[in-house]
Formats: sequence, C-alpha cells, structure tokens
Amino acid sequence: MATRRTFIKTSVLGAASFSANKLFSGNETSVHFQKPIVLSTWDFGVRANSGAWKILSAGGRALDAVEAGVKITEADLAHGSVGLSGLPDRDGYTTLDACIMDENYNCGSVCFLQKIKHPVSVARMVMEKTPHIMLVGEGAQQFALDNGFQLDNYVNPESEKAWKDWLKTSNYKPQGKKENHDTIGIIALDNNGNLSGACTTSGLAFKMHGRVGDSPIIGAGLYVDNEIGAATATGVGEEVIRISGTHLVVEMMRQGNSPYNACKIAVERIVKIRKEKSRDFQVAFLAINKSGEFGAYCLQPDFEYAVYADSIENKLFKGESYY
Ligand code: SD4
Repeated sequence: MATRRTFIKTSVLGAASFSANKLFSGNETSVHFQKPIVLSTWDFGVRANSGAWKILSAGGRALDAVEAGVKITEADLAHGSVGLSGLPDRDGYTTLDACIMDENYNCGSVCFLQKIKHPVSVARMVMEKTPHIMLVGEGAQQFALDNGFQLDNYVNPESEKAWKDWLKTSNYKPQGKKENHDTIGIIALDNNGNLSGACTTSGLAFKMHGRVGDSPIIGAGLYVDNEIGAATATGVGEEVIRISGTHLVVEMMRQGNSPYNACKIAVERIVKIRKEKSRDFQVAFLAINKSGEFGAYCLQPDFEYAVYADSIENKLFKGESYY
C-alpha cells in the first residue's frame, strides 16, 4: 500500500504550505476547522468554494452554498467536464448528470439531461417540488422547461473538436483522470452545523449514449447524513456505483473512522474487488464529518481538492493515493 507523503499545495490565493501528513495520516485526523467550511473536488473547486463561501460566511445555509458553488463551475465554459461545455458522448451529445442533498435526507437528481445550463438547480427543484428523487432525459428536460429553465444550445468548439478527433480511433478507455475528465463534487458544513452537498458533471467523455455515472446517484457520487458527515466522489463512476461509494464512506465515519480513513477504506474496497485493473483508472473520495474534520483518498496520485474555511481561506490540497 502506498504511503506517499501528502502535502498541501499552495492555492492560487494562499501562500502557506504545510505537511498534511500531520493532519491526515492514519487515526491522527484530529484537526477541526472552525465551521463554516466547504470542500470541492479538483482545482476548479477553488472558484466553486469562493461562491459557496459568500453564502456560508454570511451565515447562510449549506444547501444554498453548495448550489451556488457548483453553478459557477456549470457556467464556466473554459473546461470540458461540467455543464454544457462538457465533452460529448460517442454520438456527439453532451449529457449532464447532477444531484443535491440537504441536512434532512431530502435529495434530488437529474440524469442524461441535455441543453440545460444548470442541472444542479433542476435537481434541487426535483427535490423541492416533486414527490420523486430522480428525473431522467426528456422527462427531466421537460420538467426543467415547465419550471422556467431555458433550452441552451451552446456547443463548446473544443469539446466538439476533441470528439471528432476521438472518432478517428473510437478507442474508449475510461480512466477518470484529470487530463481525461473531472466532476465537481462539493460538501459544506454551515454555521448552524448543518451539512449539504452537490455533484454535477457531463460524465465520462465519449461514454455510450444514455450512460449515467455515479454523480447523480445518491449514495454513489454524493451522500449526506447530517448526524454523521458528507462525502462526494469523482473518477470512473462505474467503480463508485459498484461499492455505493459515498454511502460506504459515511457509514465508515459512523463507525468511528476519520474522514480520511473512511475514504481510504472505500478506495481499498475497490482495489480488493478490481485487483490489478484498479491501476488503470482513477476514483477519489472526499469527506467531512459533523465536527468539520475532513479528508480524502484516491487511487491515482493526480487528485486535488479545494478547502475554504476561515483559518485556511481557499487552499488546494493534494489527495493521498493508493498508487
Ligand atoms: C462519471 N464520476 O460520470 C463521473 C466522471 C468523473 O472524474 O468524475 N470523472 O463517471
């Protein structure tokens, strides 16, 4: 098992750098940041956290903060993995998955949604206005249109070009690595001690048309239990779904594990099941518990996540990896 030295990278905003081994190794995960606190996957999490922080620092609700945070990423046309600018499926369609969960086990989700700029907000509306949890495809789109969302035909020229290049070989090897794809998962603890989370993605590039990943599935890409903690996932969704990844992480925290150890147990479960195949793809988990302690663990060394709390502002952390 890898015991790579984990370190906190300086963020685009910050200057401090310190060893995270102290913070997040083994059972020593005893650092409690003062609430509120927000965490997001990958480096675009820095911008998402800034949006969420405006709400959290004003005493707002974690649910509002996580939605506002990932809306920034969904609207950002500069990358190809979240929102309408995302890389398409193998038939050339960008299809979106998102979910959201609050402090009362309320949750909403949309899958295989097309031409809607903010899937996370549609997911929230599913949560708040329907007796259901998941809406899919045309039904999800119709629900969005009926509730004031507009069709948006934006096509990212770079994503389209990447798809046309991919078609030349049509070689599909889902890796979920940073250069290949990434999803934003965000989890927050507000001033009142309440947890919420959200997750939104265009899914794995060049997936089969109709494929849905882990990101909109409660208990896979996101889980929040306000008594215990919250977790989110990124990477190859099939591998996360197989172990009900974020539900597992939260249950491991319930059994007394630190967030770091809970994430590590989930990753080790994947390695146990997938054996040597687990060398070829990325899965990362990010978790926070009720007292504001947080941690992450991943398969491959390229995972990073952003943390915003009063004491550390907006910093990028490197996840410790199995390999
Ligand atoms: C999916 N989990 O659709 C997403 C993709 C991702 O880093 O997170 N890639 O499977």
